[in-house]
Amino acid sequence: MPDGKYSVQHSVTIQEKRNSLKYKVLTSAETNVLSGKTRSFEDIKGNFDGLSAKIRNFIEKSADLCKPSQLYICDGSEEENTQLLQLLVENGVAKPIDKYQNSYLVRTNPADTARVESKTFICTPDKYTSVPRTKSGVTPSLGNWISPEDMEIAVKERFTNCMVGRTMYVLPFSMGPVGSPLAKIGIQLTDSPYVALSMRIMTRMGAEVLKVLGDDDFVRCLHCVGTPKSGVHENPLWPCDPERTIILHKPETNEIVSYGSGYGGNSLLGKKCFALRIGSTIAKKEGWLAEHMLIMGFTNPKNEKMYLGAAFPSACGKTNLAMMTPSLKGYKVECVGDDIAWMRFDKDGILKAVNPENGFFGVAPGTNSKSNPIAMETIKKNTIFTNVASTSNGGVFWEGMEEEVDLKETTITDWKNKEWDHQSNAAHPNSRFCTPAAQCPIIDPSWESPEGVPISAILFGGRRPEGVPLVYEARDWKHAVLVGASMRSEATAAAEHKGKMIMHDPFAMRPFFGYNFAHYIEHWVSMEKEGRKMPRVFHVNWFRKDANGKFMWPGFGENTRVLDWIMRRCNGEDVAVETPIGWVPKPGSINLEGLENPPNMEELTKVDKEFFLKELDQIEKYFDDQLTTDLPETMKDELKRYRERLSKY
Ligand code: GTP
Ligand code: SPV
Ligand code: MN
Repeated sequence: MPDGKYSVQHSVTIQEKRNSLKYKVLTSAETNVLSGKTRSFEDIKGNFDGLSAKIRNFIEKSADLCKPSQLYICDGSEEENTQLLQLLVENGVAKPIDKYQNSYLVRTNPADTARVESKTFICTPDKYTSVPRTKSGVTPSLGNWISPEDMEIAVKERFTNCMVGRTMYVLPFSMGPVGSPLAKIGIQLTDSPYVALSMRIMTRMGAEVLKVLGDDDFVRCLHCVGTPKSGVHENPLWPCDPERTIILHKPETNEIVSYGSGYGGNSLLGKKCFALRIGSTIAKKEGWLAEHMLIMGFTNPKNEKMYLGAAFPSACGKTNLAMMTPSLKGYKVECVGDDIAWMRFDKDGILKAVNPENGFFGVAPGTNSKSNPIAMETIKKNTIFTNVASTSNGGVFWEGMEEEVDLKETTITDWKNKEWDHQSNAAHPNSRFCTPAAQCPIIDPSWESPEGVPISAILFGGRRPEGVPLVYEARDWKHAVLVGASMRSEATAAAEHKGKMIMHDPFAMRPFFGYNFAHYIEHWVSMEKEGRKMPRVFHVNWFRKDANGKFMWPGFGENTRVLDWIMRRCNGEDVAVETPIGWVPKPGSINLEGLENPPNMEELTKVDKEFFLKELDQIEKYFDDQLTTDLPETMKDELKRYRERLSKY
């Protein structure tokens, strides 16, 4: 009985609770909390026979393996949403947040709070299709490969009978506006109602997707939260299996299999697994780009509007920039997406981008009415919070919300469901809000445009406390590819990395490449073609620190000043000087009007030869260690030219 201790103990409390409930709970959804009664697969909610043969086949094969006691075909309706939410509240998994309409807080098992990069694999017959050739003795850091044989074993070991006593939810979802020529469809099978609810926010999920899909193929996504080998759940409210967690991708057959975690990118399979890892392999085949980028519209006081894409690593400011409130008068920001961009050149050679997602899964800590008032507005209804703290008056709390909550009047229950000691983290550093994009007050009018929005500039960036200027522009496309490939950033809480070391994170995609990074570089280089209008490419760094460890640049809404400089540069204004690393702002060219404490711009725009020579050594060593003979010739040439420029500087 895989659900062991959890089900037996838990079903008692649920039974007691249910007796006192006024509303009728859907019986078919109750199986997850009823132990012992092994129901047959015939117990189905939804019209199984109405599904296409391909979908029925996928479900039958998966059900044969997982042996769920029940099947629940999600239609994405409001009613279904309410029923599943009730189920979670009833069994204690979700707690209503009364201050916000239709919003809930879920606390996970403390062992399941972030993506697990070390347990994420790409499966191809040939290893080097998935990962680059590394130097012997070097730990590979650009993805993990697994053979088809080992994948089969890993799946069998974990999935056999993994859903006995549980419900298998069937989630048909579209990445991209339903029916858009740029959209792609997936079917996710999961035993987590929390995942079903979150997927309904993050993707377009439900019956209409099935209509568009017809008899066509789809990306197959199988997910199970898992049961520890011992059968005993540490946290019965959040079953997971951290020891055996594994996230597998098979690009050849467009398959994703994820076991052991219910958190974020590990379990909402449309996001990183599909839109980035599988997405990038499809994009390579079809000649487009699947990127870890926000998409935003930026309008200046002359009413000139441009769209930008920006690739920053996890927890490095995409959501914040995408919905920024400009500090300068007359500027406007509109949000198309905050995490992922699918981009392709159209027949006129214009790069067009769509946001494949339907919601924001944003970092909570640091978000407040000063740093990101738009996000604070967006999350006021229909939001699922995960691992934040709650207040005694029915609200939420996290680090950065100290001025929004009366800490004397309310008591705070921390993310571990203990009274907060005012010392440890109230919210987990990777706690998140999951909220519908359509609720964002500054959502761009074209955010669901089927053909996408035209991208004029791409930004790369990361957390660089030292040496890297506030902004610089790449010299040309090939140099831009080198700038993206050379990205580095301080580690954050979004994944399992410990400490604040500076990690290489090329294109902010290190955890998300679906194929060999060397081939990815070649693919980027190949984007430049006769007749195409290549976007201008910049590198930004909001995170420089002074000797006292304080941020030198005010950031957030003040980043308008940098976007304004970028726009002027794109419009051909004389605002930049050439340096070996690219074009940096001319003295005085960044508008500092109205800033109370003007930052040290000389320092923020300085190009320090010694720093960049060291940086270049590290990048060359990284390429040498991680890509060896796979490193494309174009990059070798670019590196050579860069060293020449630096040594002459
Ligand atoms: P993922 O969802 O993990 O991909 O992260 P993201 O890139 O969307 O990062 P997000 O915008 O959520 O920001 C993460 C953290 O960085 C938050 O704690 C923010 O408060 C902080 N942050 C964002 N922008 C700035 C900025 O301009 N300056 C400073 N100092 N911090 C920032
Ligand atoms: C990221 O880590 O880049 C995220 C969060 O956007 S997750 O969905 O968990 O990957
Ligand atoms: Mn992200």
